[in-house]
Amino acid sequence: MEDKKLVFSAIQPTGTFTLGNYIGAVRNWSPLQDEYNCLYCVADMHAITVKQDPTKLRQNSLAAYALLIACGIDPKKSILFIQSHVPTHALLNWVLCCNTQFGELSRMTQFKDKSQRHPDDINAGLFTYPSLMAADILAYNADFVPVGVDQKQHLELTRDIAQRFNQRYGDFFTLPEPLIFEVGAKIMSLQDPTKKMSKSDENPNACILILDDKDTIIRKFKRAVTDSEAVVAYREGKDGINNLMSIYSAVTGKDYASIESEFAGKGYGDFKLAVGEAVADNLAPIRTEFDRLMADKAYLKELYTEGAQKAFRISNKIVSKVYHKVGFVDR
Ligand code: AQP
Repeated sequence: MEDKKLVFSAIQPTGTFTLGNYIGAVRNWSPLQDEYNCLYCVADMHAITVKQDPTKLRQNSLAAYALLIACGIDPKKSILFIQSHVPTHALLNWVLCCNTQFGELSRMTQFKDKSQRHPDDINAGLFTYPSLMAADILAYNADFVPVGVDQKQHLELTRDIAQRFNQRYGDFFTLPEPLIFEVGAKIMSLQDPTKKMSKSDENPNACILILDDKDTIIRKFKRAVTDSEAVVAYREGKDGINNLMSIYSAVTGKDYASIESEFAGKGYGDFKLAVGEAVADNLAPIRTEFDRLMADKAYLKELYTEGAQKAFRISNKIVSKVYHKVGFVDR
């Protein structure tokens, strides 16, 4: 690898990516590829912290891999792989679990949210998810982690775990910095704009999937929850409109003032249609590229096999050093 700072990020194949995943995270990954050494991964091991249908998970993982390429990740520039293909993540996870406190994990909002949503399956993996996320990042000693604002708390915990390890065993891990992109840092549900847009939302109208066709996208925006004021303006108390404005701004590059004047005197119907059309046009090339990639599974296999080999080579060196530091007998 070239002598550049290292970027790591991942996405769960729990379904098709949402517009939130795209604007808040994935679309920001591709421009980083020239400046940094980038590693991007499909986090299938994280996905099974909530129940998954095995056949669907396999399909979703492959689709997520192809989608990342369709969103601009170049497997020749970046190392693009599937998490479960690289065993070092699990090997490091155990050591990091032993350096993570019960109290720290109990404070994680995602754990609280997801255990409320799945009260019949509050499993240990869901609880220790942030230790595995720390392992994903620290296995490469990544410098930067581009994430949406909702993942900031987990990243802070990664830094705390790294720091604790460094204090106990001597300076070793780099403390990773979050890269949070201002525009669209948190896209909210179209049906409940106080909640983030999520792949696993049970209400299909709550989220735009990046493979939705134009008609579906426009229909979902038409049904988006707004308010009774009929004024397109960004201000407190207008969660639904604020969310639509931030989406429109993210896909068109227009600032809030110019969006307000563009829709002055017009109703929400016109605004919602414009947002829907702009989003659909933005996503259309991704769908075309995705279909092309999914038609050639052998090529995808070649890419993810090579990606996993490269990721293993880097992380195995780091994890072997960690195993030595904690006192395991060298193999
Ligand atoms: N609504 C969002 N707005 C901005 N960024 C978001 N991200 C997720 N939702 C939004 C960012 O997408 C990246 C990948 O997320 P993930 O798949 O690893 O997990 P997640 O954050 O739990 O995403 P979902 O869509 O909500 O998945 P489920 O429903 O399975 O839990 C992260 O960088 C995240 O910040």
